[in-house]
Amino acid sequence: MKKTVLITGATSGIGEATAYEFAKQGLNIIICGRRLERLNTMQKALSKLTRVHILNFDVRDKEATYIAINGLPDKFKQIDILINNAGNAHGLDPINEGNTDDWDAMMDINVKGLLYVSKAIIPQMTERKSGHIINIGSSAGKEVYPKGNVYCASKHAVLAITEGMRVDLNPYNIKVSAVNPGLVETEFSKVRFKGGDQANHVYKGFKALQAKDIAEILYFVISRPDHVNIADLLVFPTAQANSVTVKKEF
Ligand code: NDP
Ligand code: 8X3
Repeated sequence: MKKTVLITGATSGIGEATAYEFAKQGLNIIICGRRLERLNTMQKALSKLTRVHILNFDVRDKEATYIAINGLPDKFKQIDILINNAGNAHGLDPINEGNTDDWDAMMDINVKGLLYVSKAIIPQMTERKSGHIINIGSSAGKEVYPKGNVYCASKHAVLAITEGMRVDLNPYNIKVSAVNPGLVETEFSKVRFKGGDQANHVYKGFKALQAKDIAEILYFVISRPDHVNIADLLVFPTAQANSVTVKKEF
């Protein structure tokens, strides 16, 4: 039987590329996000490849998250794989100048949103004693860089939650993985800099990772044999050595 995957943050970047990659590989797909128009457009395109369902909710809204996931139609009710991908950075400021709305957004989306979605899906996985949860962390979850403070904290939390999930869900045969990318050229910087010009410079002078690169890695992670779990994967573009060391040529 075809497996079903639920991908949060599927309307752009890594999540969107993953939806296309997984559809190409024949999985049934549930795509989630706030931008309904994008979800509708994607559903039209992906339906040519596989069965697709859309869920339009904000992961910050606990009730809306539960209602959306609990209300899935029968054909999509069994979720075999969860990709917790929705997230973003908001701002890049020293801690003494940080904006508390940005802090709230990052903790609410990247940490609490991931927990709400997981909370809605884990019970069916524990009941079946099978499933795979992949949390999209970041190199920022392994190392703190200047002005990254709260975004890095949110991604350190994602890593801690991933490890906690792996321990607690171990008796239930559930795989839990973290995939932690470095710089990926998506809408990430447009969101971080709120559409400001800085976003246009982040990926200049080197070849950043592309969303498709991460999508292909995610397919590798989900397609290992039952006894193999990729617990924690860190991936950089070749030009990047760590969060602050990037070889740029202009
Ligand atoms: P994008 O901005 O392209 O995608 C972010 C996705 O998250 C969108 O689909 C957006 O959908 C969704 N999202 C954001 N806020 C919410 C919300 N409140 N409720 C529901 N969905 C939401 O960025 P990326 O693809 O780069 O980011 C995906 C993940 O990868 C994030 O967790 C990010 O932290 C992580 N990451 C990114 C890296 C990079 O360099 N780009 C590197 C390492 C990790 P919508 O707006 O429609 O709701
Ligand atoms: C995104 C990568 O380096 O911009 O998580 O924080 S970085």
